[in-house]
Amino acid sequence: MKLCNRGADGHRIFILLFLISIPLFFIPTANTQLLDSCSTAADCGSGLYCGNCPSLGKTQPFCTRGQATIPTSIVSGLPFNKYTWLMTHNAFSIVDAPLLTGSQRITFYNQEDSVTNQLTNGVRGLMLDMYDFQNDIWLCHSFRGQCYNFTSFEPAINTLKEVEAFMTKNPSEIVTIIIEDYVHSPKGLTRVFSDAGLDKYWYPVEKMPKKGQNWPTVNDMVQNNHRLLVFTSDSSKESGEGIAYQWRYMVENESGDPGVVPGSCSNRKESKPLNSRSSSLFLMNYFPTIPVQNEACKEHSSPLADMAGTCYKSAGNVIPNFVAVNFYMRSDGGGVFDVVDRMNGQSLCGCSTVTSCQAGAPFGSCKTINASNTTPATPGSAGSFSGSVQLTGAASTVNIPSIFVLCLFPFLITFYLL
Ligand SMILES: *C1O[C@H](CO)[C@@H](O)[C@H](O)[C@H]1NC(C)=O
Ligand SMILES: *[C@@H]1O[C@H](CO)[C@@H](O)[C@H](O)[C@H]1NC(C)=O
Ligand SMILES: *[C@@H]1O[C@H](CO)[C@@H](O)[C@H](O)[C@H]1NC(C)=O
Repeated sequence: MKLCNRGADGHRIFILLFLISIPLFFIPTANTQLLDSCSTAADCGSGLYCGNCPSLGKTQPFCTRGQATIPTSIVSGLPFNKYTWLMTHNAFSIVDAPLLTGSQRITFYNQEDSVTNQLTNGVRGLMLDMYDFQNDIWLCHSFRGQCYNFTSFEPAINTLKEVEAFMTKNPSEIVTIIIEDYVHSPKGLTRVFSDAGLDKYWYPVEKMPKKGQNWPTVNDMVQNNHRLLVFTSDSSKESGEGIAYQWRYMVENESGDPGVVPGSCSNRKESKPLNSRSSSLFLMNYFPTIPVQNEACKEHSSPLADMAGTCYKSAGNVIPNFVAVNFYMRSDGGGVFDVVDRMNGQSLCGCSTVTSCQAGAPFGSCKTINASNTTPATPGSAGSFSGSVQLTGAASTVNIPSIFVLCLFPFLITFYLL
């Protein structure tokens, strides 16, 4: 084994590991403290959950937003590409996900609650990495485009069935799935979506606007039951299986660390420039390359709001349609939910936030809301669900033997986001 023979690189890796692990050492009893003042989301009322933000010095738990406002519940009838949706990066990569292969998992985590719960809390976009694995299609992290036992999560069909159940139960909701696609088995994706019962909601690729035109209205999409948008990173799947090639329809800003540089919002290399007008959807990535749970609340405060403004300008004053984040419910108050509400407010009704929009009122006619500075706004009842965040309580992100991390770290970094 030459894995650990890393010479000078080793130092850098060690420092990086050390920095990453600081929050892990600081917060071992955070959950007990959290329970002291607001033990459950129920203490905080509808749409909220109880959390703290140590990385901003807020160690005492307080109520933060935990659910999105569903913009179509306030302003309906506009083209799909006018709306902004919350998207979870690596939605399947869930802390404490069961080890289905029996192997220890050695990888990073990006979310904390189940996909069902994410959807219930108003997430409407899921980023899923799919691989051929064990004669099936699995959700997995990448090592040279291959899935291993120690980077695997679960068969894709499990998650897709959760999506199917949600969409069936919520017949006016629209869900977008973006696949990082390493599947080579013939018609593999077609089969897994069909086996999950998602065919009936499929938005046909031939009906997708290809020259930057508006999408149909959300009402049309619901009426036609074209409520599931699926995009793949593999261009051959569009003609081969009728699965839309993502960058034909969507511009996308850089993901990972390059995507969180303040004041900069560039397109990722596969994407056309952000200000391209030939794609009508715009995906804004906002997550660091290495996900750290206890840092996410900080990322989801003012830096995210600032970046939303930067990306808006980079894209030629177009508001992103999807905001993709890690650990979506972590914030210092309003978090990604407030940012998305503000984006929807501006694009749907010309108001500072979507909860100020009034159905049927002219653009710019805003309802006065008694917002008390930064305290979380309870989503309007029409748009809120009864679900809650089921945090697993684990305060670790890389909960694996550190010797493995040390040896495999460079590989993890290199291949994690490929
Ligand atoms: C996108 O972001 C990158 C860095 O993240 C930046 O260098 C580039 O200029 C940005 N592109 C646009 C079009 O804003
Ligand atoms: C991976 O896990 C499966 C069980 O799901 C097992 O049969 C197989 O031997 C494992 N492969 C390796 C390389 O450990
Ligand atoms: C807003 O606050 C004012 C005075 O504080 C109160 O009279 C009014 O009812 C409030 N409106 C709402 C919608 O809560």
